[in-house]
Amino acid sequence: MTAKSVDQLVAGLKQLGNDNFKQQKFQEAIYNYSQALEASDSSEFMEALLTNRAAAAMKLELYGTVLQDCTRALDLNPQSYKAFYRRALAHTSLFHFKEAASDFKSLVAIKPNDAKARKLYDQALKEHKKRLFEAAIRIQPKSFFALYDLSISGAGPVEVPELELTPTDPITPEYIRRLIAFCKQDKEIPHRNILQILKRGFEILNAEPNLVEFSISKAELQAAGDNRVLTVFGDVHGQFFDLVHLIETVGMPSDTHRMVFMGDYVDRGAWGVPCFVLIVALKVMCPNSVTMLRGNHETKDMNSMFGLNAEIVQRYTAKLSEALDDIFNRLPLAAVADIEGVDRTMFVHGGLPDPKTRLPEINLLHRNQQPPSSGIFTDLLWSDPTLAPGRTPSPRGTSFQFGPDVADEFMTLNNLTQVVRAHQVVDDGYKVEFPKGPKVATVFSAARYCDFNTNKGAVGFYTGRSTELEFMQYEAQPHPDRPLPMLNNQLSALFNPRA
Ligand SMILES: [Mn+2]
Repeated sequence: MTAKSVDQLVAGLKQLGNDNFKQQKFQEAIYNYSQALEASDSSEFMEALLTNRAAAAMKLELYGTVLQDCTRALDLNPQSYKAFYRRALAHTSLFHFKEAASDFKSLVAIKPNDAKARKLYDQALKEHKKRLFEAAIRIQPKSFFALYDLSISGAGPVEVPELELTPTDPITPEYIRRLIAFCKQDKEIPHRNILQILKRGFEILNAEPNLVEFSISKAELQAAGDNRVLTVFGDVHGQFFDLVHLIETVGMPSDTHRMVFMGDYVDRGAWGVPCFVLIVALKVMCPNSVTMLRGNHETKDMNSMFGLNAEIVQRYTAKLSEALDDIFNRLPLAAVADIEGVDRTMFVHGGLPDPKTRLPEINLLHRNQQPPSSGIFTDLLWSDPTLAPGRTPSPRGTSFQFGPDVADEFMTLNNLTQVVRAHQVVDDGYKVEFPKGPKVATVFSAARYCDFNTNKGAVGFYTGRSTELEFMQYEAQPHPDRPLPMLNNQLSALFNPRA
């Protein structure tokens, strides 16, 4: 091809990408820009393609990809305003305020009269300094529940008598049905009732190890027959009406029906609080049969950006944030189920850490905190499987992707036959990640995720007769019309996380 026809090809692909971007088809736009980048040999074109691809990746929250593309664009043109701007936004979204401030500063250097860039620089720097200060003075975060006395703080009118729960009342299936019926009317659960449930859950969760282990014996499997012995839920993300539909379909947890919830209860959907409260109520009802794990959304930073804080501000009292932060910090990080003669299965929200990690090391982690920026804790909450071998940088910009070889090494070392994780939306609601390799499955339980995706939801399960993990799909359920509680201005949410 002549240089001119190459340029035409690249320009055509770029235009296709821009058209797709305008129609909000970001995945397609990324594909077009990637093809153009492969064909292009002009640095000017490449810079534009990289910053455009970064803009599309930003929309898909692929902040790791944004960082990479903008850094490449800056290698081609160290004065690229768009590259600095988009990289700064990606750093901000990853809560890397020091790096964000540095990029915003470069913007100010390029355009000294740019008031917006100057303001963003000031905000990022301020947030960075604030976090440094907080890290320096922090000894141990205050525990909301350790100080919380139901008999004092819980005093006041009993607004919803059918949900009233004294510290000695057991939570029964009947109580769960009342709670579900109340929440189905789309009314706010009163603060007092929420805290009555969460306080009980807090004490149970706080006593659990980071790695919860349990077994289901051959005798139990035989007794169960065709009935489920275990149901595992992936991301719920505030989709209360789907969660209730699932529980009504698979039945309540009991001594013979275990449930594992793999985190991401809140954010994105409009009913994060009812979802979390309901699952904690199930945990209190059956502490030994219900396992709750922490997802990457059970964290302050994510809640500031993806909806839970907005939901609380709109519908509950601000104190609830403190209570939720405290109980989120007590959620275990992973579970292992020995299903005799069938599987030794690990459940985790994100995925696997360094494959040389031995399971008991998980119990040495200090979990009563926000996850650090890297390490085992963060990998358990954030990593994703990929077909590429090894541990590779994550397009999310946090943790890694792990290949089948990594899964194989980790599973062999730890004597596991199956890993079940959540964390990624998949079209069928479940996905067998390595059809010819180690058994790693994704389960995602938020159908028609964010009311926007077209995915089905699913749960995984074992019955008494299962020879391996099985899946049940379901379609999104109707729900009241309520806008997602995403804050309109994500940046302002970031710079005022507790507002
Ligand atoms: Mn997640």
